[in-house]
Amino acid sequence: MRFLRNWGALLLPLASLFSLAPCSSADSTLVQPKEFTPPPVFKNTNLLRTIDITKPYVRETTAMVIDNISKEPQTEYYVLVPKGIIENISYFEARGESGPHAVSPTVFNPKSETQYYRVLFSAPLPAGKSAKLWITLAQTDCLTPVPALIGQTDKQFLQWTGSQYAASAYITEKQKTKIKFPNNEVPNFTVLENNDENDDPTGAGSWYTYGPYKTVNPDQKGGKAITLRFEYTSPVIKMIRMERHIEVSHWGGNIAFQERYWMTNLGAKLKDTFSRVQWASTSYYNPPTSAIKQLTFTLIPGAQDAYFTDEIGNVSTSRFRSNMREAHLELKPRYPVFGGWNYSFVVGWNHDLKNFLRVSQDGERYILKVPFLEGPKDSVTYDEMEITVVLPEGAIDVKYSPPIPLISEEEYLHHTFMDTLGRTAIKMRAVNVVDEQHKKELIVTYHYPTMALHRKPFAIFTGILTLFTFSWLVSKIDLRIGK
Ligand SMILES: *[C@@H]1O[C@H](CO)[C@@H](O)[C@H](O)[C@H]1NC(C)=O
Ligand SMILES: *[C@@H]1O[C@H](CO)[C@@H](O)[C@H](O)[C@H]1NC(C)=O
Ligand SMILES: *[C@@H]1O[C@H](CO)[C@@H](O)[C@H](O)[C@H]1NC(C)=O
Ligand SMILES: *[C@@H]1O[C@H](CO)[C@@H](O)[C@H](O)[C@H]1NC(C)=O
Ligand SMILES: CC(=O)N[C@H]1CO[C@H](CO)[C@@H](O)[C@@H]1O
Repeated sequence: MRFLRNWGALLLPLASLFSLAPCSSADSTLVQPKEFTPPPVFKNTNLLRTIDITKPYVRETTAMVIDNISKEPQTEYYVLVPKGIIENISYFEARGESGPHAVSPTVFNPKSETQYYRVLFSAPLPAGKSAKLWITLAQTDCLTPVPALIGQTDKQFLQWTGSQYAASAYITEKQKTKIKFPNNEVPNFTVLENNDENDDPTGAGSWYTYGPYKTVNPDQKGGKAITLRFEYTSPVIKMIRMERHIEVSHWGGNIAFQERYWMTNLGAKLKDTFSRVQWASTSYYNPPTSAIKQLTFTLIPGAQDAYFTDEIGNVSTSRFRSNMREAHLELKPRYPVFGGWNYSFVVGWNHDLKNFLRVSQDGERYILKVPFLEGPKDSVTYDEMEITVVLPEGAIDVKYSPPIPLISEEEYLHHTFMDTLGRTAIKMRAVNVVDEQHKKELIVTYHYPTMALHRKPFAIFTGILTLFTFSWLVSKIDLRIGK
């Protein structure tokens, strides 16, 4: 039993050794001093920032040509992130021409106005050479409904505020920012003065461009804020919390998925009380609405026995279609979820285990490959999520590689009915996750002795035998009164 208790300690180093994540964090976390400024060893000769606000969170991609202007080869590039934004960053990825670069987190110093991500090049950039660099990040909770209150059938508008210039720790010689809106309805946007005869921004429809701008220093002196207000015809779906439970049963040849959601809509709230009559009369035309009226889960083909329940019970307004090629679960909440309203529900389904599990070549280990996250295909963000994988009883030496950074992880024994030892389980917690992470895979490998497979039937058999023996003994005891 002492060995079992030490699993937790073993787990952490193993998990980092086994990390297969493409943009895995380097093991060394950099502690950032209060007055840290990256050495000016680079300049950005050309930079194109693209801000995509078509989803309920903001995706920013920056494509750059960077020059090493120092006398030595360089391996680290710092990406400046203003303080107010770093807490809302969901993911941060860096890529060069030859593939992804490792990104090392810097310890967040609450006293400093600027924070940095450290990008570690796979090969040093020699003095005098230039390279291409792409940075992609997603920022959540930065779109606000304006106006905050609307009528039931009114259009919804969201507002975003950011900076005219891309944040950078180095001098940027030339830059432009392109903005991608969800549609052509952009009633308000900041118009800037430009020295050239061109308007700033240029563009129309769903793409606007700010710039080009000449040399900008890291302090961004003279940079203006830009505010954009645009129509958003979909609800702003946020999962306040999500718990995903995956249970593997070798004995039953089954893998069961269950997801529990606490959902809210961060869109504009209703100005007046909700009118069901108006809702029923307009929903016939199926107009765009700021309310959540349906969620669609695209599951792995082969899913079966899907269910959808909420606090009241089975929700009959769901549809499940599953065949060899596809599996869709369409959910209609009991009521349309307008801005500020909540709805909690549970969905679940089963799969044949053989589609997710294989045995390693030496026959020693089992390899389980499942989606880390499934969730609705609609655009959503998750504040908090907890993913639990329950392995069969007797599984040992568990290793796994989460595809996204976690805030905590643990390995423990999960006890269920008829278990003798308890099942090995892993629990992973992540915060501030966006739907783009849906397709990423979680790989769990473990050793499962053949004997363990027989433990459950053996336990049942022993149980029945004990009961039988006991009743046989009882029947043999003479209980008659007054012999
Ligand atoms: C960051 O997220 C919080 C809520 O989690 C929100 O109140 C805040 O405005 C966001 N900050 C920015 C800069 O978007
Ligand atoms: C946005 O534009 C509309 C007209 O397109 C105008 O009526 C409104 O005052 C503007 N709002 C802001 C905050 O500038
Ligand atoms: C739950 O509702 C679905 C309809 O979506 C129905 O097919 C199913 O039989 C119901 N289950 C129970 C247990 O009532
Ligand atoms: C929705 O849930 C949040 C967080 O749990 C809570 O603060 C809020 O009061 C809830 N809103 C309603 C209308 O119940
Ligand atoms: C100091 C130094 O070598 N700077 C060079 C860095 O790279 C750029 C572009 O290749 C050169 O123009 C600089 O002279």
